[in-house]
Amino acid sequence: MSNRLPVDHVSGDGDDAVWRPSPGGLVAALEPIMKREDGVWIGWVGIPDAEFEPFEADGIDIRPVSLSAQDVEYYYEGFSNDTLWPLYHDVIAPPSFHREWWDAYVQVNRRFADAALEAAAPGAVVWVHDYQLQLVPKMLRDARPDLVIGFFDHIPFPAYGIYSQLPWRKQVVEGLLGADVIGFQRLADAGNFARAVRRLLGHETRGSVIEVPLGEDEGVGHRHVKTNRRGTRVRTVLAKQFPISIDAARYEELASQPEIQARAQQIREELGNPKTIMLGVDRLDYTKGIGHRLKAYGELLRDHAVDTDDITLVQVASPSRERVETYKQLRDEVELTVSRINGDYSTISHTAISYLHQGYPREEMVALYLAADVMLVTALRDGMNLVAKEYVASRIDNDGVLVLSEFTGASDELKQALLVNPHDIEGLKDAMVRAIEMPKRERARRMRALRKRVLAYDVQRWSATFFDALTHVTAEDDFGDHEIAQRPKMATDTHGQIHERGDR
Ligand code: GDG
Repeated sequence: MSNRLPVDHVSGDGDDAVWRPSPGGLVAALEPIMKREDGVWIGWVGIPDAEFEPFEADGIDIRPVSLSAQDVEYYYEGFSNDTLWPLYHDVIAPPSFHREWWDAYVQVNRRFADAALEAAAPGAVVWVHDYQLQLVPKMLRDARPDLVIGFFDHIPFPAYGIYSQLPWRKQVVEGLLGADVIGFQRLADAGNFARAVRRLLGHETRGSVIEVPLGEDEGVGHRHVKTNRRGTRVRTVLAKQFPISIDAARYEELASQPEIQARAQQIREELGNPKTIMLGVDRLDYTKGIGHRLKAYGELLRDHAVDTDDITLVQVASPSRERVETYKQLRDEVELTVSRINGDYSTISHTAISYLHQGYPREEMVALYLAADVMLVTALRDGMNLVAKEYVASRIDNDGVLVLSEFTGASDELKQALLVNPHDIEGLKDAMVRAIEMPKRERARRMRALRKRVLAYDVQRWSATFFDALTHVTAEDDFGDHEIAQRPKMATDTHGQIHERGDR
């Protein structure tokens, strides 16, 4: 279950509807499991006020959840993108708190949960994705203790001092604790979550294991129930890092296609064959540090630290959340800065920044990765940052330099990148110069090490590891020290319950 389905609507209604797979990595990660396990994908089609019947796409059973225009405004653009997103990214932009947005968030989470309850067989595994659906695990757990519930948080989980600003901080933590396994990108995120649980609910946590006390009549049919050291009956929840990755083999394969390599060459030529091409690829989002990157680059040009005619920065800023006010403002700021730098440093035949406010096919992205001598990932806060991993996987030539922000999840793994603090503009400028001037041998040495990591820890390994933690009794602490779950005696009982809920 994810907010957005892994398909985009192309045209038509009802049985005539035409769908196209959306290119996200999550589909690649989950497709094998979904097919093997006869899985169902629940999510929104991305169009307000549209009703679609369940359908099949590429062998995956799709169950659309519909959202009204007001749901989109309150639950999606409001609570998800203007409350949780800025709050969870360390309040880089101020979060807005509105009670009616929260109410919509609860209602829409309930709708998603109901869709899962209808689809899930007894004892089924339900894997819920991301910050838009944090209440779903508890909703499922309360209705159906037989379910095996996983949650993966794609974005950071903030430190308690920030998280505690959320007026509904307790409900969200309780919502998540409905899961058996809660996955985070980084160790630090899992630590922040455990701290929030201790502070808000007083539950005991030991390592990655959280003990949720059970009421007297609770616990029948739950998994991972035990009596803890104090003699309290608890349900244990595993909350730890499962850093996400990319379909690395697919990027390697694209990068080895002659047409894509030729396109990379053509991009260089069309940019006037500058000595150095630097590249940024981001959704146009304030978490991505695009402004910091532009500031550093502009100063390098101003101070002649790099030769203006020898360098071009290509910045792909794919359109994102354009109806949210903060994003409108960000676009204005970024575009003003870009045009100032171009006005000051471009010539008739050479452009300082090639700025592209567009989305591109994946093939073109790989051609850009191959064409770029230096990749700039300067996020101020980022759960993982897949772009950094995509760049590395695409560099089958073992060339190219990755400049990577310490505030990305990726920096925990990609240690051989040039790690930067994007707030430190001088440090960022130094790293850019170092990347531009790095000798070929050092570039190859670093890239080889980076590639080793990304190819070994790909998205298939990520989903298999998470799934394994969810479905197997693991050696992790005493997470496995549980009473055997009691499955519902008769499937019809469960179904009766489902229909009742669905009718509400
Ligand atoms: C969230 C978290 C976490 C971008 N422009 C185009 C395009 N993209 C693709 C990239 C990459 C993806 O979008 C962006 O992924 P990121 O990880 O960089 O960032 P978010 O969108 O913020 O994702 C993040 C992620 O979830 C996964 O857990 O890593 O921290 O914020 O794959 O290539 N793709 C195409 N055309 C574009 O113009 N085809």
